[in-house]
Amino acid sequence: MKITIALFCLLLVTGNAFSQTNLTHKIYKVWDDQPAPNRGGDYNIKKAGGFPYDADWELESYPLGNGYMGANFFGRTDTERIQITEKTLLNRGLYGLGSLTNFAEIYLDFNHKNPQYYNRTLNINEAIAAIKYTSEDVNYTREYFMSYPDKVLAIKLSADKKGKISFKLRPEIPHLVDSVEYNKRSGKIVAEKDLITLTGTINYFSTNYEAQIKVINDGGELVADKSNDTGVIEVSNANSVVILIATGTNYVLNEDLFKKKLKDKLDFSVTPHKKVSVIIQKASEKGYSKLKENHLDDYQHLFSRVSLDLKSKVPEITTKQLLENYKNGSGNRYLEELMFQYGRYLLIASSRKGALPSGLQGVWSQYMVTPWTGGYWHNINIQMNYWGAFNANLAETFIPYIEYFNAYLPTASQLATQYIQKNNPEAVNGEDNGWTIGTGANPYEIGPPGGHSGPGTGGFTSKLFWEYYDFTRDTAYLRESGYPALLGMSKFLSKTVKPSKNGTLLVEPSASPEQRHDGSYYTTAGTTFDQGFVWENHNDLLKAAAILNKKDGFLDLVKEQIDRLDPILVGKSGQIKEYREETYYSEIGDKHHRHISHLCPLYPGTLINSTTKEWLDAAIVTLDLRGNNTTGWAMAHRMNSRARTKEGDKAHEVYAKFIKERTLPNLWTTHPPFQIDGSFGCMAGVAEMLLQSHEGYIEPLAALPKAWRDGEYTGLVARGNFEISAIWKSGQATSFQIHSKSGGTCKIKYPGIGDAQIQDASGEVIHFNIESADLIGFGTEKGGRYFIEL
Ligand code: FUC
Repeated sequence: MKITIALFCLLLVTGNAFSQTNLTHKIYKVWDDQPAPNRGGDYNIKKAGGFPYDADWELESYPLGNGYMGANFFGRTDTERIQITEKTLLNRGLYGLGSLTNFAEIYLDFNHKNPQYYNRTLNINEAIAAIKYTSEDVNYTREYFMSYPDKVLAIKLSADKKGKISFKLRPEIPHLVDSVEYNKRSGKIVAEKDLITLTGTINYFSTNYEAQIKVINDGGELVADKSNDTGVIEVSNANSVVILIATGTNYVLNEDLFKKKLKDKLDFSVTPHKKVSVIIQKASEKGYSKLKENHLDDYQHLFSRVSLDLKSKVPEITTKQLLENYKNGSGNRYLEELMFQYGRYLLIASSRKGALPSGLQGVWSQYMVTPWTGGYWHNINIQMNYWGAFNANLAETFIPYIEYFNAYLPTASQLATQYIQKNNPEAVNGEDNGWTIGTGANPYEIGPPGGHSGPGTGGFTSKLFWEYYDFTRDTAYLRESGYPALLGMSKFLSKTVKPSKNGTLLVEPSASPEQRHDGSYYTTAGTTFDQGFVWENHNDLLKAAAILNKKDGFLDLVKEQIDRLDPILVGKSGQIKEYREETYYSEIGDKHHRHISHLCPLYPGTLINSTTKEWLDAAIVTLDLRGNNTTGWAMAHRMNSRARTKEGDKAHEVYAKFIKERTLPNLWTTHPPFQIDGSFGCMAGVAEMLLQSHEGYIEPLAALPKAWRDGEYTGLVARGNFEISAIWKSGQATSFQIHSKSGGTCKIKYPGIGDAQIQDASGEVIHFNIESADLIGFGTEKGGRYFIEL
């Protein structure tokens, strides 16, 4: 006994069981032993309004991104294709809602035939891609990364013999000639010395765009070909070459943008020339090694916060093959870890402060008009993009949405007043009707709720504003952005409700996103989706008000309304009703509909939880009845819901189904078509299975599936700003580590935790309160680390 205690203390004092896992970050990579095919658009398959579908791009190319810009590369040895996307370059698109459009294609003609020992790897730990092969006895290496701090795509071409690098760099501005009138685009390409410049305009939002490509050769010869305005640079016999690519438009995110008419949104007299030139100049001066160092510092600072080890081995087969085997039923915990970490990679690549939020396709689109515009869809998709930001320790990736929100807020306030004027005129209060947002939005425009999605879409959005605070405990943020956002949403929602005969307040008109009945969208009063989000936002507002000591008289109305919402009703099938007027499950609407909007109070909401046993059981019945045969993001919502019902095996089942049915060879995921939301939703789901914190305490391994028998993780985040690490064996936790980043009481729930021993980093024994055998609490200091042995 004495020996055990001594060993235990030694373990704690000398750094405990976790310090090693922090160091041994497993290698995560997406890789192939073949270049991606590039056969051009498949003209037999038309998508997105009749434009060809480029399966090679969508299924096989690998993505890089720095928030502003995305690049997909193919790793080819004959002609390399690098496709560039920029978040602010939009045309009219299919529905007149604006659409992300392909910025540029960059081709590198190498003409290396019959490559041997080919390898194309996207290293997720570093966000660096490498292409290696041998051709005619020369070993070639290409390295690509997209830098956030220096805002460039940097490429380095090397060979193990001198003078062996020769190629032609040949950019193209897509869709200059094959466009339809309403998407018209102008553009030209000019090569001058070591620089190629692409410039042009898309009229729809008055967008001027520019890209610069700088080619820096070591040895050999560089010639800019200006004949026929082709804008080509040819390099011959160089030892190595660095290529830097930067893009920009005249887009400026501000309040006016959303208020102005289409053609006045941007200042047409401004070009991004200076901005792009400065980026290229600075990056050239720094040089490749420095750029790489900056990139690694920046990226790894975010990425390396979380490790997840389900006791898998790094496989030796290609990612494609790994996925294929998984589809054939072999299961693979490495792939399950990789999908989680790849989600974190994609979020970092597509959502950084100063750039716009991550869209429906993140920051990647090769289309002339992107399916569903590639924009910000607010009846689940954009919210799902950020569900995992908080628990997967990437809270700052949500800042772009806050910046976007601040810019659209005045317009959202006008929309709120118009909405209330139309739907509940008696409730209008001058201009002070809060703010609202509806389903469709893009970097230039937002719209009101209505039609197939009720006003709850706003509450769906403001939930993220509360979560950002609850996870980071950033009180300055809460005061400046979080509280005003919640207050404005409650003001709006409080006017969308009307008293029914029995006094219950019902949102009217109300709709459960995209549900149809008898062929058309179904509108009613008091859907669970809308009622639920009024409840959620009102409650979050009250929590925020208590923290900031706010005494606004409006808060009394909020309290009164909460008691009159009666948001959750259980029907005769034992289900959570989607509609108040429904008795048995699916009397109204499609019984297998992809949206499970009436379960939003379970996830991302918190109204349905372990203390509401009857509702939790009804949520399980609903999930069983709805089934998992659905589309990409819809599976991700089910996965998170199963985590919240604490059904780890069921959550894992839907995760496995998602990987099998909705995951592409490059590990992008599809709805279909390709949408990024499912990747992010499932990443959130993995974290939600391993750590929950929505019930007033931290619950590690809350929905651990049998398939993840042994494992450990570090750095997942619980509300209260606690970083949690855990180790478990045979399904039983053996130790936890808590890093308290804001101080405060740490309550933690785990079977038998009342018998645990806790020490701090100096080996001091920590005394704790035992609330029950399974729930304890103890005070923590800001910055303190606490080790729990079970
Ligand atoms: C929602 C979904 C659709 C699609 C679109 C982008 O409206 O219902 O299926 O994902 O967003």
